[in-house]
Amino acid sequence: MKTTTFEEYQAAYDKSVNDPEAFWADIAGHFQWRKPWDKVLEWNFEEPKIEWFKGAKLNITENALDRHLAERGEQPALIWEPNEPDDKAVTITYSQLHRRVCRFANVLKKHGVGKGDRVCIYLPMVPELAISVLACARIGAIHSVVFGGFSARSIADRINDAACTMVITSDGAFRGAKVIPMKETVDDALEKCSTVKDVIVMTRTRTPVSMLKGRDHWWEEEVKYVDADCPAEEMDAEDPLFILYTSGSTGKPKGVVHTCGGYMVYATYTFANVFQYEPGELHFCTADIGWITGHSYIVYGPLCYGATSLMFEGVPTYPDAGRFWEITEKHKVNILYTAPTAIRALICFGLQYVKDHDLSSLKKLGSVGEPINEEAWQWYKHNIGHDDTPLVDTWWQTETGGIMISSIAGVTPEKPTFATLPLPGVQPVLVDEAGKVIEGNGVSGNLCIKFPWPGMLRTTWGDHDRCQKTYFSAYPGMYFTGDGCLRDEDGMYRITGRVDDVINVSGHRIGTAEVENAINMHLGVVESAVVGYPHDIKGQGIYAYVITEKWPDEPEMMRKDIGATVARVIGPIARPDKVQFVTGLPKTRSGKIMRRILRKVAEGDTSNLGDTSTLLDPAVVEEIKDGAL
Ligand code: 6R9
Repeated sequence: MKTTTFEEYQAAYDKSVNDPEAFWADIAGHFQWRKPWDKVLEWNFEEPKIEWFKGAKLNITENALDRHLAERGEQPALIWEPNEPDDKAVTITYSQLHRRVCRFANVLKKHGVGKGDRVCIYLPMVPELAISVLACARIGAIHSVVFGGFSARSIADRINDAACTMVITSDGAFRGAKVIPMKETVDDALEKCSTVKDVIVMTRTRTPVSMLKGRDHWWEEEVKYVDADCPAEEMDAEDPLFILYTSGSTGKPKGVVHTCGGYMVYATYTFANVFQYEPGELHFCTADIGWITGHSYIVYGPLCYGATSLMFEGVPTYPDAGRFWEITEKHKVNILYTAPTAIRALICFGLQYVKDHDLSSLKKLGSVGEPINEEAWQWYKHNIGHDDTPLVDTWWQTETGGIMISSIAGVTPEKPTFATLPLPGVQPVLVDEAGKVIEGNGVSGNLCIKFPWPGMLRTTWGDHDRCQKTYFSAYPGMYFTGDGCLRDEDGMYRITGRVDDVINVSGHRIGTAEVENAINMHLGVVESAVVGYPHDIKGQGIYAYVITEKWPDEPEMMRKDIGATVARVIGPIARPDKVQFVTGLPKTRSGKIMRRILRKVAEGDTSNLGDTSTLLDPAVVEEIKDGAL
């Protein structure tokens, strides 16, 4: 599956464009299918309708687990590093993981969960999270993992959107020095959810929790009384595998749907190829499984490739800023895949946390989630990679299922701050505002993809029209990513950031409309407008302009209160960094907020605000400039 020289990459790329069906059929041949496909690809981007490996039957867990048993049953599949460095790490071999997944799959079955049913998973980074995901896949249930940092309300919205019948959670979570309630948050969420019949609770923190008879069950009890044998459900290649919610420019998160066959092929292929995984290597992806990066590069990609994947429960700064390096040394990590925000945070703590650790096991480094700035790139390459370790900057999205534009470790060229070249099978194009494709090099535009790839989203749950409108209508015949992009003189791609109303905070996508809706729920708030601004560590911070019924008596207190409301409504990750009270917002005569101006002020660049002549009341701009934080 790997292209190990630049020439091989070029040949694979050419083949993937000239004969995509033959190219992907070849890759798909490396997997275990119960029945082969009738047709590799059928598609149109108008509806859109995308079908890969049509007619094929499989179960992804047979690829992630069963087929490794004969050859590498005793090899570690997962290594789990707990929050406390002094607690014992846990190694789970392929055969142990297989058994635990089958057992838990039988628990799900016992409670009536079956093929096509939706299961919400709200767990900390513990092995049971990976086991839950795989157990759902085993029986054909569709998992919807919700990141542990989301609020009860956000969980409820996601459960209701997908009409989940079961929730899997824990009593609590350890995150650095904090103990975070999980079951309690789920209990709050469930007050608003009528579809959930059962809740499985695993024990992690021994936080006292309420357990409702008839609804709530302890994980540890449940797995005692079931069989360790659970035949995998036969799935169609295009049956949904999971839903993962992500923010867009409108108020409501979308449930991105991925399917069994194409996603498996794409996540695994990109894992093997981008990181050039070699047998025996240890892959450490620092993401949470609550995000797509964890789905594809902690669970599915590595396991389907028979790799060893390290799962870390804690945070990079606990007990101190050397934790990643301590883990790297202790487990002899070979591949480290992390986010620019983590690197920037660690830079601030200084090199003393790096220097005492032996990082010589590291062979490949990766970055994901947001544009990586030059300083972070150089620091990572130099101090962690000792200048000679390949560093791949991987651009992709929840919707793409796997890495799209990235260098291939040690195979294709690197360029600081550039994601570089498209992977085989990926056909990027830049388009201008008018929708015209921009040819040639040394150009910038909006990034679209003009041909399907197996890992792409198929729909948004329960609302196909929304999928069409969000991704396939701005530039008909193409998938629109929402990102701006530069293609330099050498044809290398550099992602410049979102061009829609999405803010990327520490690699997390947050829709401005969602934050505004939350702020507007706060007592005394009349209206608000939210924009992103450059933040040294988070990449982007959240800047909110808020109109209140009357000028706040205690602005500082009200700022904190608004933050508390946003944390309660969405989750702490969406809490604004800055709140500026204003008496008006710059609106056009048609009532549209001119965010361009608000962005400039938030960036601290008020020298050239551009054309303000279409504003209803140009005076508000002066007030906003004077009050800038
Ligand atoms: C995988 C993931 C997707 C958005 C994407 C873009 C930004 C991700 C990036 C990057 C520049 C990279 N993004 N990787 N920007 N360089 N290497 O993060 O998925 O959470 O859906 O976010 O993140 O803006 O559109 P997701």
